[in-house]
Parts: sequence; C-alpha cells; structure tokens
Amino acid sequence: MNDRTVSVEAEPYPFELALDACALLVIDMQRDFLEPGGFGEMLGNDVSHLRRTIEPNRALLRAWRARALPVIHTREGHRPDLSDLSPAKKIRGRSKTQIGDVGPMGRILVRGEPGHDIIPELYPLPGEPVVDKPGKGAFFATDLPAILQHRGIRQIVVTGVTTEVCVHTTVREANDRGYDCLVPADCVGSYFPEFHEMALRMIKAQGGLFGWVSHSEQILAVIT
Ligand code: C5J
Repeated sequence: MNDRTVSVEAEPYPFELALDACALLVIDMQRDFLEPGGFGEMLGNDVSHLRRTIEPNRALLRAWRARALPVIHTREGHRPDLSDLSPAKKIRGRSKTQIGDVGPMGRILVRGEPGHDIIPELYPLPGEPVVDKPGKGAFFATDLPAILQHRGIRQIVVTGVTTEVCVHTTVREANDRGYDCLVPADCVGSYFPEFHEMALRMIKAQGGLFGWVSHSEQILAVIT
C-alpha cells in the first residue's frame, strides 16, 4: 500500500483501491429502466427497486468527481437501423413490444431516443466517456477496453442496473480480463430483490470469485 492506495472495507476482504488506476463505471442508469412511465415499468416492473440506487450513486459520483478520478458511463441500446441487434436478442422473451418498437419514451433501447438517455440525476459531465453497448456486458462490441487501457486503469468500481444482468455480466467480463472489481451493494439494483442478493453473493463467494462487495459509505469513508 502507498499513499495513493486506500483500503476499503469490503467482502470477502478489504479492497486496496489504487487512486491512480481505478475507474467508476456506472452501468445503464437510463430513463427507460428507472423512470416511472418508462419501458421497465411498462413491462410490470417496480422501478422503486432501481430508484433507491440513485442517491448513493449521486453521492459516490460527487466524491469521485471531487477527487478528479475517472468516471465512465454506459447505456444499453442499438443503432436506429437495428443493424447491431442480433435476431436472438430481438425475439427473446416473445414480448409483444420489442426493441426498436415505439414505447412510452420513444423507440425502445434505440440510441438518441428519450428513454435511452441517462437519468438527469446522474447525467454525465463533459469529458466523462459514455459507452454505448449493444449487449449486456460493457466489454462486448464497445471501445471500453481501449478507454481503460489508455487511462492505465486496473481496477473498476461498478455501479448501476441491473445487478444480475448488465452489472454482473460486466463484472464477469472485467474479471476475466484481469481487472479487480468492487461493487457497492447500495449502488446497484434489480427489479427482483432475490436476484440482487444472490448476484452479490456470487461475486464475493469463494474468496472473491468475481470481485469484492462493499457499500458506498465504505468507499466514501476513504475517498472524502
Ligand atoms: C440491464 C437489462 N441494464 N436488465 N439490462 O441490466 O436488460
């Protein structure tokens, strides 16, 4: 540990956060997933399970930005012509309303549509990369690997939604590429609380199978 490393209380053991090499990656905090009246709610989901993550994310972002540490955002979505949407993803779920159809906040999961945008509470600042991803993981078919590599990033604090889908997939992808991931439990959320709990247990199981789990307060305690 040096003076640019801080120790965060975490499970399964403390996370040695290297301030020179750690990015905050905020996954898919998009209006269609989080806002009342959006696509997520239209499918019958209770968005309050996701909305409880907004304030902890806002506090973490504020502290991260105050220390001028790197922040990266992602958005799940597709080109307007849907040329990057696999037929498998399009038909999965057998839903009457599919990706690309008109939903309550514009075309569903299409870039440039109101519902695809990031919620105002966590809106990216100029200079913070926004990675548009067609899949669940942030590494698949994106320039995230180049952004991380060029900034010398070795560790990622992963927040956002949903815990068991895009957050988990990204943590697994990052872990396989050699990144250490820390997930603050109050900054990630799922429409299904039991999936959320189990997904976090999987990350920290067996000595940190995919990474570490903590709480935003434990990170704030050492970076503010
Ligand atoms: C995300 C999803 N962001 N659940 N997408 O997790 O389909």
